[in-house]
Amino acid sequence: MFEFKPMKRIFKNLQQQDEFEKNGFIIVDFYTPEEIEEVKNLYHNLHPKDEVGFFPSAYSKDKKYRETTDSELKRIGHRRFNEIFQDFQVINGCFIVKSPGESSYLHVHQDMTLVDESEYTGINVWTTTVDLTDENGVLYALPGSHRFYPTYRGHTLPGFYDPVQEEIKDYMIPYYIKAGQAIIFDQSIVHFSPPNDSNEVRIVSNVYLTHQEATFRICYHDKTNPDWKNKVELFEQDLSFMTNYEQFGANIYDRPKMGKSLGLFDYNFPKLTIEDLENKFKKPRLRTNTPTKKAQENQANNPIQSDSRTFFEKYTPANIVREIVNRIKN
Ligand SMILES: O=C(O)CCC(=O)C(=O)O
Repeated sequence: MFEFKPMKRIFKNLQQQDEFEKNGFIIVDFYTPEEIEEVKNLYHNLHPKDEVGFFPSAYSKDKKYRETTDSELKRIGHRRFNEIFQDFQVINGCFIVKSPGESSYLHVHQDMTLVDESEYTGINVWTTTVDLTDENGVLYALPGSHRFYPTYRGHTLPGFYDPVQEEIKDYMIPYYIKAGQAIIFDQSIVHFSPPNDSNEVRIVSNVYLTHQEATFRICYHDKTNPDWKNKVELFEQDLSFMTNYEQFGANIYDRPKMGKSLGLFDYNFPKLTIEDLENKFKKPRLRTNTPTKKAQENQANNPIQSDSRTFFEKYTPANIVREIVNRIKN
């Protein structure tokens, strides 16, 4: 199994780089009001009418829809990508849509492995076109969970959080970001989103990007094969993988039919217990999330509430200078 190395620099702003490395995500303003309209119009012009529940356009059977969404979201996001990132490559753009209804629930998960995480980080720029609320499918994340364990991830692999699928939600935080804001997150952060109980479709654009020189790989596990008890097969893929992988919308649990096998790799399949959770977070778990209005307001004013530093650790002269420079720049 691999070990984490210090993350390669990808954010131009050092404070954002530090925050991303610590928490596994940052929140930024991303689309202008005009760009939000452009993204919404794109969605309404393109989307196939039979989409229901939780629906990423990467899962659509309509290849033209996948390709147009990809190129248009890259075009619209181009300005901000270049302002925020350095030494990066943009890989794929898609819509992540929650239509109203229970079936739009998305369980606790990490996203599939797409790069060699001993060297690189897979990053999602997840940008909402509507203000997120408890009703319309706000995104919850567990700060710091991208560094709990080095992991191989994919549809055929169990997640380390599987034994505590419900309990782990007690430690997760909803991020009530506003239309045009993005959560830029490490694909290995643990996250989930409740169903959209509002009357409006929740349209989010997600653009996947990574370090300039990273190549693509995905993971497969055959749990029925006793020889694979501690093994995972890795497959190298090319950059068009996200738009060309027909198995997303169909036989996602089969061995990949596309790409080149790199062979079998050792994996110890880590498992998190309730005690681990309580020890890590130094507090017994609460009840499963029912965020109050007050918590919601606090979140809107201060989206990242995971900063455990004391006042004096946070407001050092160096940090104050850094903050002023950052505000002048942005
Ligand atoms: O859009 C959402 O609510 C969550 C998306 C997500 O977690 C994913 O696509 O992996």
